[in-house]
Amino acid sequence: MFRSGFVAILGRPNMGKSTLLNRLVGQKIAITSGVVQTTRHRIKGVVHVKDKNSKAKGQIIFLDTPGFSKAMDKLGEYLTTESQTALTEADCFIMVVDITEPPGKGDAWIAEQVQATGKFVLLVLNKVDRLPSPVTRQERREAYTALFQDYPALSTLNISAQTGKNLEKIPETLIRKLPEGPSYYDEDSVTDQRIREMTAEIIREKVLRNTREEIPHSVAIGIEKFIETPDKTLIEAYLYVDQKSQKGMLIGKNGSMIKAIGTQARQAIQPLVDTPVHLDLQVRVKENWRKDIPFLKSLGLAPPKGS
Ligand SMILES: Nc1nc2c(ncn2[C@@H]2O[C@H](COP(=O)(O)OP(=O)(O)OP(=O)(O)O)[C@@H](O)[C@H]2O)c(=O)[nH]1
Ligand SMILES: [Mg+2]
Repeated sequence: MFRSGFVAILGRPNMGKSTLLNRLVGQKIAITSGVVQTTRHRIKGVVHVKDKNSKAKGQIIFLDTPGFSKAMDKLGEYLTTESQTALTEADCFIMVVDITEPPGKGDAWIAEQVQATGKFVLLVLNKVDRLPSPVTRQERREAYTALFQDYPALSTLNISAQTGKNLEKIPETLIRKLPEGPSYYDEDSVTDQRIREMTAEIIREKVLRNTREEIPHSVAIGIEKFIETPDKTLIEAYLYVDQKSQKGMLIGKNGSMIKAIGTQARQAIQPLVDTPVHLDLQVRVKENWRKDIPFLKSLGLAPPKGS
């Protein structure tokens, strides 16, 4: 029997959801960083599950989601909606928590939401590589499973999305919980994201990783041009910031910051296309863009009209 279905990866911001998705599909499809609210879209990653004789036995479509957090503005509201949609769409869940911290209110709230669905939950305690003491490990495991008292459809696993520890157990556990179903994706596809979207996300990752404090949450990327000619790929992207002062920071002394972002982004985009990448980045000020619904829509960061 061929099984298939959707598994949403849920959790608070910064727990390692996107890192886990990348490891599971074996390819970097979601950007990651140490800053909260890194993920802004639901990103699908496909894992093709085979049996001992390498015969296809199923397909798991993982949905990475933005971390659930308190909605502070229109962007925050959209991120929460994205995660909530995943609750209804998915067949089962991975809830990611950080084993290096005790459970907080946010974890309790998410646990409540997933239990209300009655669907299977795989609770993964991530970042176990940073918690060497077995005693604390046991204590944390008990504290987190206590959020699921008497919930029958629960399994728990300690993992490290970073080192890969125990990750091979995840598809094994989940495939059994999925219904009989079709093969939604070809054997060679691992994501539904288009190159254009991935390009914007890669640029944003490089901004997040090269800047600090006020910049990270205040940047949006718009791909103005994406032209593939027989001998090159021309990409022009705008980096929108909230305030004039941020523009200077993002450009850096003599343009050093934007240059570094551009170089790193180009290197990461290159494997996605067939010809040499020419990347042109421009910083623009767009005041209060995080509250500007038409602008958010134009970047695919708000629900389309009528929904
Ligand atoms: N030590 C350690 N760090 C990890 C592990 N998994 C993820 N991280 C780090 O945790 C940070 C957050 O990872 P992400 O994958 O971006 O987290 P996220 O849950 O997708 O975050 P949002 O998209 O903001 O909700 C990054 O700095 C990762 O490198 C792990 O197993 N061990
Ligand atoms: Mg993420």
